[in-house]
Amino acid sequence: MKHTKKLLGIALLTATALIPVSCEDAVGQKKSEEKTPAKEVNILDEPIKGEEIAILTDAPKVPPQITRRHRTKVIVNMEVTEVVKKMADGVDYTFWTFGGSVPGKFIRVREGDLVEFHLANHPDSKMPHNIDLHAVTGPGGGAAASFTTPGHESVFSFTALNPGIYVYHCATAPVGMHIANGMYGLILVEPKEGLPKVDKEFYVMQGDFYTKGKYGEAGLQPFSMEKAIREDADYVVFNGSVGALTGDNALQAEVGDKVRLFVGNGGPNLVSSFHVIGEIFDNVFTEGGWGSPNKHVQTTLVPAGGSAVCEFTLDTEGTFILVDHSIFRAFNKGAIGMIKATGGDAEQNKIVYSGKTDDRIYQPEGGAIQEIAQDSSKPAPAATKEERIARGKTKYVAVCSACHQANGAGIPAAFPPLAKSDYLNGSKEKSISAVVHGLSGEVTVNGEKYNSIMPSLGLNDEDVANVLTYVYSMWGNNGSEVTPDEVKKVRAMDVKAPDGGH
Ligand code: HEC
Ligand SMILES: [Cu+2]
Repeated sequence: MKHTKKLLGIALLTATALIPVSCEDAVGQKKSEEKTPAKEVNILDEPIKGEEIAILTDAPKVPPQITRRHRTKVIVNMEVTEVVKKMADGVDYTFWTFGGSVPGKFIRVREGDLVEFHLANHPDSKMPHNIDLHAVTGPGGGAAASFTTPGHESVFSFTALNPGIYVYHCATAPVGMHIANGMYGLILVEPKEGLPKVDKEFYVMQGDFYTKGKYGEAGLQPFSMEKAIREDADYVVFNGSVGALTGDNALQAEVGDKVRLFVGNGGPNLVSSFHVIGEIFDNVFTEGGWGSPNKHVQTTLVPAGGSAVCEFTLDTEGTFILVDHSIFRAFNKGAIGMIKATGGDAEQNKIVYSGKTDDRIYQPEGGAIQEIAQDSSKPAPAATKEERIARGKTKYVAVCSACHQANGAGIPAAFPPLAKSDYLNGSKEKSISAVVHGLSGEVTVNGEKYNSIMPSLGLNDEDVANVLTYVYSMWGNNGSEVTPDEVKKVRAMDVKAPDGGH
């Protein structure tokens, strides 16, 4: 535990640290004669005392409960990294992470705390990233303030005004892709009076993943934008991979333990029907708010970009299975976890539940997903250049503008401009190749160097021709027309554009 404490030069304040808020009057900090009992205390009127560095944990661990009863400044140091890790046995995936794993590090602060957020983006990252914390009151939840290119760090701060358990996620374009690659986690804002003590707290977060290959197809699997848009998940998992909470990785507890699960759902698409087989939640704080809990709940909905807190006591021994009760996700896509309860009084255990227990039936069954062939009908190809430009505009807005911006200006140090781009205007072939095959490695556009990744976008020849003809017709570019035949030729070469844009 690393604590730094500054006393702000007022020694008296320490003496009041454990005394309720209203006593600040005694110190002469505030003068208000009001005796109205219903008066709401504005948390911002309470003094901030000292500062500390937040303890961050990887799932399923949760930082210790907060015993402090005053506001403080909390410094959060978080680093984004892009790492290859296991998705399932034999299957790897390049995860984009807040702190090295999926879900991102758990952050725990107290209502009223001033959070100074330091978001670093590792120098080896290919992409810029940022963070939008749902616990933030302020435009974008921090997203614009924290936009960070590889090798840089951004700092912003906010006051945690509302208690609750909140999702945070990356909100850099294309937002869906960053979330789909694992960029989400939870931040807990404890109510100022604290949370009741429990025996075990765990951090469980669901996410859906979209891979080029089917469930279980071996190797390093690339992200599939197409499947993500169709919301056709190959993997639905707890804590970032199939098996992250099963077998040896099962959550461990003892009979009699009061358990509190902080359950988050990063999505990007699917809503979770969260359920623990063989348990009934004593309390559910729905949607992550600290209102009065629902009692005796079987299954609770956890929205994408939302959360819930589930509390229960383990009344007997055995293995309790966490699932998304949209059940094919559990047995065929990975959404299974386990809590193992051991110990307790043998007689008592039997009274609560007597019978044979066997968790073999709960093994994942894999994904024999059937392919249904579909005929797609294509519109007739564009007949004129004007038609090409009109259709290309629609594609541009839908596909390219997220990164290159609606006006083609790009974003400095992240997405190169298409407006008056010497790279674009210098070579049709290279531009076609960028759109067809994607582009990575260092390129120079109008004298500025970019070293990032443009994903291959899965557009057909006609769409590529249209979108590029549109781009060439705009923003002072040279007005070239690109035809589907030209695209076809470049596609057939099946090689990336040569590195370097000069
Ligand atoms: C996910 C973000 C993203 C999307 C979507 C995207 N690009 Fe790019 N694009 C990039 C990045 C990043 C680079 C630079 C790649 C590098 O550094 O190697 C780039 C480079 C380019 C270049 C060459 C450099 C230049 O500025 O002239 C062209 C041309 C281009 N993109 C066109 C397009 C078109 C057309 C679309 C839509 C069909 C599109 N891009 C969609 C991120 C994107
Ligand atoms: Cu990101």
